Amino acid sequence: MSQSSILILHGPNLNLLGLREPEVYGSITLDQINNLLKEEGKRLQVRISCLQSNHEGVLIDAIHQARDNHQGIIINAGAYTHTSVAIRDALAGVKVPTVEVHLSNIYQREEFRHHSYIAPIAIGQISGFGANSYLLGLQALVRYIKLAE
Ligand code: CA2
Repeated sequence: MSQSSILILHGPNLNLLGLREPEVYGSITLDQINNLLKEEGKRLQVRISCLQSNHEGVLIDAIHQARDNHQGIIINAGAYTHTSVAIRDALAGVKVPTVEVHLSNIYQREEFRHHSYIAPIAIGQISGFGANSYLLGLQALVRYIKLAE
C-alpha cells in the first residue's frame, strides 16, 4: 500500500516564529518545525507537505486541494482559529481528518483565544506543548488514519 500523505498548514504570522516574541512562542523557527515534522514523517512512513500562508483564501484553497491529495491535515490556523468560519467550513467540507494544534496553551491566554471555530470539526486538538504540539498531533493523526484503513 502507498504511503499516506499529510498536509501541514500554518496560518498567519507563523512565518515570524523564532524571529519575534520568543518569550511567547519560543526560539524555534518554522523551518525547524517543518524539518522535525519531515523527520517524524519518515519514522512514521508518511509523506509530509508543509504550507504557511498569511492569507485565508490561500489556506482554504489548500484545504480544498487536500481532498484529492492528502489523507490527513495538521493545522495551526493561528489567529484564524478564533475568527474563521470559512476555514472551518472548508475543513468540514472536504472531510479530510484534521488535527488542530497550537504552540501555546490557548486556554491559559486571553479569553478571545479560548474559542476555536475548528475544534468542533477536528478529530482532536493539541495545545500548549510548543513545537511538540505538531509532533504529537502528527503521531495521533497517523495512528487514527491507520486504524481507519
Ligand atoms: O499558540 C499558537 O500556536 C497560536 O495559534 C499562535 C497564534 C495565535 O493567534 C493563536 O491564538 C495561538 C499567533 C501566531 C503568531 O506567531 C508569531 C510568532 C512570532 C512573532 C509574532 C507572532
